[in-house]
Order: sequence, then structure tokens, then C-alpha cells
Amino acid sequence: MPIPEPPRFCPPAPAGAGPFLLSINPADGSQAGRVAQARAADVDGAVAHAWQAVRCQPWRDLRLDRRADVLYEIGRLLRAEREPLARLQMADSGKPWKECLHMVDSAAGSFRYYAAVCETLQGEITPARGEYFSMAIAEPFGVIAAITPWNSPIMNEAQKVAPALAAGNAVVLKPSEETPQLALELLRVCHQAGLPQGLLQVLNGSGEEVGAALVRHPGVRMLSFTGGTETGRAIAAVAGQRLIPVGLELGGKSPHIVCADADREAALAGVLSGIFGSAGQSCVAGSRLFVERTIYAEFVAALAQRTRALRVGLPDDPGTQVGPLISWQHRDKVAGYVELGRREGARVLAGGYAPEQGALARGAFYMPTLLDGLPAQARVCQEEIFGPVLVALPFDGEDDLIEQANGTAFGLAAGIWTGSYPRAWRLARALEAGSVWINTYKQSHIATPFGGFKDSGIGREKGLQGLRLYSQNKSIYWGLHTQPLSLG
Ligand code: TXE
Repeated sequence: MPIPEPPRFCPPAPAGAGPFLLSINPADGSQAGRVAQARAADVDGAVAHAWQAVRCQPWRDLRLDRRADVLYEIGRLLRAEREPLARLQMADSGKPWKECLHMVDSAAGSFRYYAAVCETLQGEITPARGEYFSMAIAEPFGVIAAITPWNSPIMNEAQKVAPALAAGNAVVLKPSEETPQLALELLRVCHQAGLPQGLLQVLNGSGEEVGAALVRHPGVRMLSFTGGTETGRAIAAVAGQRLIPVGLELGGKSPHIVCADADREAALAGVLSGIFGSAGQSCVAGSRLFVERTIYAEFVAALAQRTRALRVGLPDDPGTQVGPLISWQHRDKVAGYVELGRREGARVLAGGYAPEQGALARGAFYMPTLLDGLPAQARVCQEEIFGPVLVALPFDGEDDLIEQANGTAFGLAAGIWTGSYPRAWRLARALEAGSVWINTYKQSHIATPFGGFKDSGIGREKGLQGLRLYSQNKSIYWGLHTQPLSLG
């Protein structure tokens, strides 16, 4: 049965057509673009169309090497368009140029990786207990919903769309309203690469309206969400009611640990990049610094000096190390946390203000900030700020360290700097975190699973587990009986 053209919720709106969503460049307040806005009523059509694509297209039953061909081609096209895509990304999100290039490369890498996984994935033959042949194979859910945040556009989308398609699903994708443009580009590239129409739908709209309608839609069989913990909790509650699986990548307040025997220079550089990369708008940002008390004063003084020396600048300036935050509203939230820290008794060792002079005054910038003097239970040490704010705390010995480091609701990531292998191993095993970095930080690649303990999420993206997230097992028994089945 031929399937109709997908409903056109997604292309950029012609000038003045509305309703549309504006994307504002947080570096200077200019308009980065505008896109057609979906409403809750559009969710029905998108889900129905996705099911139509699942049922009528051979995608699910396509030979896996052919499915992989399309995914490889998406990766190749993304890579070929890396500069224009990175430029759009820079305008949408305000991220510095190099980070934008990295996001596109990472998206391309996700498609390439899941093409390879798709092509090589095997089912299992299970040891039979009778006259039959038994096996376990992976099947897609059908239509899944992917909801993404603003902090890593195209990279986050690819991390969900690539494995979900590789597993044979259709995807209805709702990107963040703050960064609506890259998902549309991904859709265009997917079609250009030969992905059958309808298998990927993009709905740009608000979370409260479109996101919530998508999550509740009875045609959606699995939910994949990256974003704030409270939104994740609300989505998980709906998934619980509906008894559908959910993958959640949520927030963090990751401990970054420096032991007295660490290589000081390496640790300083690691701590700086661990928190101030992406202006702190990273779920794995090392936002709580624990330094062994014997070197605390010296280390924190050196860190404050280097924090003050960081180059905060416009995203397209090659010398920029820290760009703007995503929006002025978000900057106010970050500044509010620093004020709260001050009221709670923090010493502000670096930053603690928004620049008010020159070109930066036009953007949503906030200076890299280092606080200390707070108890580990202070709100600033417990809640995810998602900005360039680091809180430093001393520790005495491993027991004290583990108690403090594990003493939050989160469990996404942790970093350890030490010269002792046994100590690194003990700490890595004791920390409640989905990823632990030893003498490095924020390394990540598509082949290694990623996700959180505790309030940082459910399930793992990336790697082989990232494909299984979008598949359900089917066990098949094939009778080889020489005698009819008996009741006894
Ligand atoms: O995230 P939200 P926001 C954290 C960070 C940040 C806070 C809020 O601390 O300050 O979350 O950021 C959609 N049903 N992180 O407001 O609200 C929404 O439209 C369905 C951590 O941007 O979680 C967007 O597409 N969908 C983080 C996506 O969910 C809903 C990344 C994320 O939005 C919805 C971003 C609803 N009821 C923020 N409400 C990380 N872990 O990487 C919103 N959405």
C-alpha cells in the first residue's frame, strides 16, 4: 500500500505564516531561525503516520545490511555537512565552534556505529530442554517517542534516533523548544539518505503541550527522554501508568575528586574542563570538587586563579573557552543559585557575576564561578545548577570522601585523580555513578554504555545496550517432535 507524504509539521515556516517557534541566539539575542510549531493536536497525526510507515514499509523486515546502508549514508551525509550544521548549531545553542563541530561528528558517529551494530547483531539459540529448537530474537516496539533537551542538539537526537531506527522502529522526535532547528536538519538528511518517509517525524513544540501529549499517546510504545530529573519523573509516572518501557537520561551533580597524590597539573586541567566545558551545561559536569584536605588550600587557590583566566567569549571566536548559557532565563536561574550560595555563607573565589561590558553584555553569559566554604548538604552542593558554577569541598580519608561524594540524589558520573591504582579502583567501585573517569574526565564515546544510578536515570544509551533499549525480546520455540505432545 503506498503511503502518503508525511504531514508537514516540520519545515521552517515561511515568513509571517505562523504559528512558529523562534530560536534565539543566546550569544547576542539575534533571531537564529524560526520553525513551524506543532500543537498537541498534531501528535495524533504524527503517531498515526509513524505506525503507517512501520506497517507499510519493509523497514522492520528489511535485510539488516540494507537497513545498515541507510544508516551509514545518514552518517556520511552528516559528516559531509559538518560545517553548515555546526554553524546552525552555534546559532541555535550558542556553543563554541569546536564544540558544535564535535556535536555533528558525534551524531555522524552514532549512525555509523549503529549501522555496524545493526548489521552484525545476532539473536541467541537457547539450549533446548526437549524436542524443539528455541531461540531469543530482538524485535522493535513499533513507534517510540524521543524527547531531547537543548544542551547537545543533534548529538542527543542521534543517540536516540540511530539505535531506535537500527532496531527497526519508527521515531517521533520532540526536540527542545530552545534549539528546534537541528532536528529538522537531521530529518532532511535522513530522507536524503533514503530513510523511508514517515519513519522519523519531528514535532517542534512545547514540552508541557506537545511533549506531554506524545508521552500519553496510546500509539507510542516506548519513551526515551533526556532532560531534567523532575520532567523525567513525570514522564516515568505516565510510563508506569501505561506500562510501557522508558529510558531516562537525567541530571547530575557529579563529584570530581582530587587526591593528594594526584598529578596536580593534570588534575587542574581536568577539573576546569570538567565543569566549565559547555559553560557547565552538561549532565556530566563535574560540579562538586572534593580535594584532600592536605592540599586543599593550595589546589583551590591555583584553581581560582585559572578559573579567572578562562577566556569567556563569543562562540565563533577561536580563542573562546566558555560561551554563553542557553538563555537569559537560564542565566537568571544560575545567578540565583550563586546568590543562594552567598546567602548560605559561600566564599566566591572566582566569577559570581554576568559580564556587563562590551559584546558579552548582549548575550546570556555568566562568568566561570568557584565557590567554597559551604557544607556538603547546602542546596548549591546538592542541586543541579547546569551552569559554570563549581563548589569545592575538602575531604579527610576515603570513608569521609565516599560518604560526601555519594551524598546526593544523583549518580550520573564521577572523576578521580590519584597516583595510586589500588585507591583509584577502590573509589571507582564505591562511587554511586554510571560512569567513572580515572585520571581523565568527560571522555565518552558511542560504543560504551552511558546512563545514571539513582535519580540520574533509568537504562543505558550507547553501546550494544543502547540498541537493546529500543528492542523487545521475542522467544520462539520450533517443534521437532517425533511423538505427538501429551498431557502427562
Ligand atoms: O529541561 P526539561 P529544561 C536540567 C537542568 C536544567 C533543567 C531544566 O538542570 O536547568 O533540567 O531544563 C520536554 N512532558 N537538564 O527545562 O524541562 C522539553 O520540551 C514531556 C539536564 O530544558 O527537562 C524538552 O524537549 N516532555 C539535562 C525536554 O523535555 C516535556 C539536559 C527537556 O526539558 C515535558 C537539560 C513534559 N511534561 C536540562 N516538559 C541533562 N541531563 O542533560 C518538558 N518536556
